[in-house]
Amino acid sequence: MNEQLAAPVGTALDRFIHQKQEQFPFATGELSQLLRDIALAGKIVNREINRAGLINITGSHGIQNVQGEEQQKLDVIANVRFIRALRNGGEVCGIISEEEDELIDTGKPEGKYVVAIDPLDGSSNIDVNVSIGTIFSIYRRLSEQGTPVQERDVLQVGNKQVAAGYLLYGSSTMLVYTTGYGVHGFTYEPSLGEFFLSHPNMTIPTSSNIYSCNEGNSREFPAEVNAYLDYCKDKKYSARYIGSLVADFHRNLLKGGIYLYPSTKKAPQGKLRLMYECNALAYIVEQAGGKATDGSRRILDIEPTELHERCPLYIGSEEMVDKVEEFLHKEQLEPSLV
Ligand code: P6P
Repeated sequence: MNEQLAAPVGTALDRFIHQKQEQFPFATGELSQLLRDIALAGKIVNREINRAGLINITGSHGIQNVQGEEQQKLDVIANVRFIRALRNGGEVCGIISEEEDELIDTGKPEGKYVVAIDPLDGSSNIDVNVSIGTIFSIYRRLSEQGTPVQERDVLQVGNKQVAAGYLLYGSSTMLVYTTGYGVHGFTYEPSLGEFFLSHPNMTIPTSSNIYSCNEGNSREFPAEVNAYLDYCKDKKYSARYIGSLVADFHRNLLKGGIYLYPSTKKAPQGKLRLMYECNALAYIVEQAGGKATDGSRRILDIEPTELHERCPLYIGSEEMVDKVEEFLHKEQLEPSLV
């Protein structure tokens, strides 16, 4: 088990990052600076979100993204802000974003890292004031430093992530991330413009009575998924589904629970994206003692083939993910015909 990094609640993010870097003798500071760059962009996006209703930046941007989804104005703003922060920081040679069709070359060939990001997940909830989030994964590049970024630098299996995290723009704004030494949550204090450690060494309960699923799609789910959902009802579990992945995930991380986005007839690979949604949350949940699979494979072991590929997602408390896998793999014994 990775040694977990202790620090007193109230430690400022900058100090926490600096202190932890000192514990890695070979750390040269680039990853620390990259985390700071992400936090800065998060502060800026947080400000835009909080005043969106006042400066007419809610609603649709009128263009569809590569996913065929209606881009919201704040999707575009968040995408620009994070790409600009990552490019100007100089630590990143390439970026893939939910809002960009192609791999972005930052023009910084000396950058040691690449980032996969969903700049603003759940953005359809913006206009109704529901929590939304940013999800990011960080990998070390594979190609030689000083050369242009290549697609193989970003198409890496999830277990190669060096860091992953999310920002949750909710009743309070939080930054939650891991670098492989536990999961740490920071709460933003707008009056000081700083994130402070509020949730050191986050761990997810091994079981709970919360399940998160859009059961409006249940007519399209595999029979085994519906059998599991019936099991949850028989156990009198509570259905909690906000329709914003980061918000649903964060609640389940704190209280325990399982989030399910199965394959459907319409979306045989599911809806969520492997590279900038599933991998990051899978790294976090495993570091917090939970599990994440696509129903048969560990998310972090899935070898990606496309930048925007999708996968089914079952993520949360270990015992609950084990249980849904039991249902998914239960031999459907055909009753004897004789
Ligand atoms: P549905 C938002 O578009 C998102 O990617 C996640 O944030 C959310 O959990 C899911 O899709 C909601 O999808 O099909 O239930 O509306």
